[in-house]
Amino acid sequence: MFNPEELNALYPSHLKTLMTRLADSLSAEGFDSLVVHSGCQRVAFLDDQAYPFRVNPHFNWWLPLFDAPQCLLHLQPGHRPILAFHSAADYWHKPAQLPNAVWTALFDIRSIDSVSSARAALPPPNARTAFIGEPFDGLETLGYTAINPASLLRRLHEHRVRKTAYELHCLREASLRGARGHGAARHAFTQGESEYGIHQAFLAGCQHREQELPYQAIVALNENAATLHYQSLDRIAPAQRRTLLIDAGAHHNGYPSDITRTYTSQTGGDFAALLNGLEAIQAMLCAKVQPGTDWRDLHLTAHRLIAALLQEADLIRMPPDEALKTGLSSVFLPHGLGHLLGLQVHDVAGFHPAPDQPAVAPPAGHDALRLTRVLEPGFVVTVEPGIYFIDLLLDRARRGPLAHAVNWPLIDTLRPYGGIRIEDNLAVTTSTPENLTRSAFDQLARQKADATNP
Ligand SMILES: [Mn+2]
Repeated sequence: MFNPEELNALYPSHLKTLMTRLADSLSAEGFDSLVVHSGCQRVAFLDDQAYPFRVNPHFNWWLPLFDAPQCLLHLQPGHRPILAFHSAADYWHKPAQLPNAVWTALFDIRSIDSVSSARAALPPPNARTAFIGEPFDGLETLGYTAINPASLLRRLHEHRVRKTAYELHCLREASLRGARGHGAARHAFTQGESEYGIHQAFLAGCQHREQELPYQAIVALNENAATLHYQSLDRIAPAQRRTLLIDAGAHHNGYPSDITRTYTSQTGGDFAALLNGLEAIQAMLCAKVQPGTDWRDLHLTAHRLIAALLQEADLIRMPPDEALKTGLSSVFLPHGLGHLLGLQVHDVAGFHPAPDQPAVAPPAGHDALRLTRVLEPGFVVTVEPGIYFIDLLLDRARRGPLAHAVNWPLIDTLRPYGGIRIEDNLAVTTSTPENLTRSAFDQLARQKADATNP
């Protein structure tokens, strides 16, 4: 379970590290201070209903505060950070409240309720003050001239790639919370629940409301598993339950987990064999999450391994290298192997080897790949290979030059199962990677075993 003492020990050094990184980034770009806005509560057109609040990740990076709109953070190396905490006099809503936490002692906290009170609460800006945040009413009256400078953002994004001990702690907690949700969802699947019912079980398992999820959960039964970002939730359970693909995560202090599991009711058939095969491939790929691994190479390795599995299953009749070269493997795996994970689920800085170097493109024909860098200790990535039976892509292939290399009758027997994706989150270390997802599932299994055999 979450241990506040551990967090309290880790957070102060996180703040110190970020201040050092900020000092380097600001001086490289000719700035001496930074103001970060937490974000705005957006309202629907012609309405008074608010969209769920999404905090500015650059704000959340500095402090475990993700549900307080209109706050401002003033950061200047060598000075105590100032938090202008927004709490309006409002009897319609519960005003944001400062938590009773250790981190609050590390900030100079000033209360604000408007843009004009923010102006009075913060040091006056000069030409060397940068501002990061989305535009809001009255921003121009605060006098910032350098708003979201692109090269400063690139430097800070680069720093966000390397996780501090505090951030790894948050990611582990998010994995545990997500694993609890996945356990509940798996149980709901075995009970014959609908997609909607499984989704509700996931939410209850991780004790989140839907708007708190780091990303919209994908809960797909049967052929729906072939839609990569399937977003509807059928309320009625299908007569036959063949597959559950669930891609869903939780968060802790704003840090997410991004976990996919695929389950099937089939035993001993072709789909179950593919699922077992992909499990083994995913484990092999996870083991290669090491410093020095070029992510583009690992992505292409995944394609070769999956093509070999498809050939062995007699789904395709073509050697793996040729399946990769001709694009046949992409019919079954049209997304990237994985991405950086951080405050944003598809996190920043996946393409620039360094902030001042140009972006590196994905390999030709693999445009969906969101990470093209060489791994270093401190990176956190997802490893999420898949095999799908997507009507749109299969029908195109059937009309194309590779049709002869596909065993169509066998494909047709697998379409009702939709697809498979298995996704873990891994922290790159100097040696064996830390699999945050598997560790979380293992920890829950141990807790369950201890509870039944005390
Ligand atoms: Mn993912």
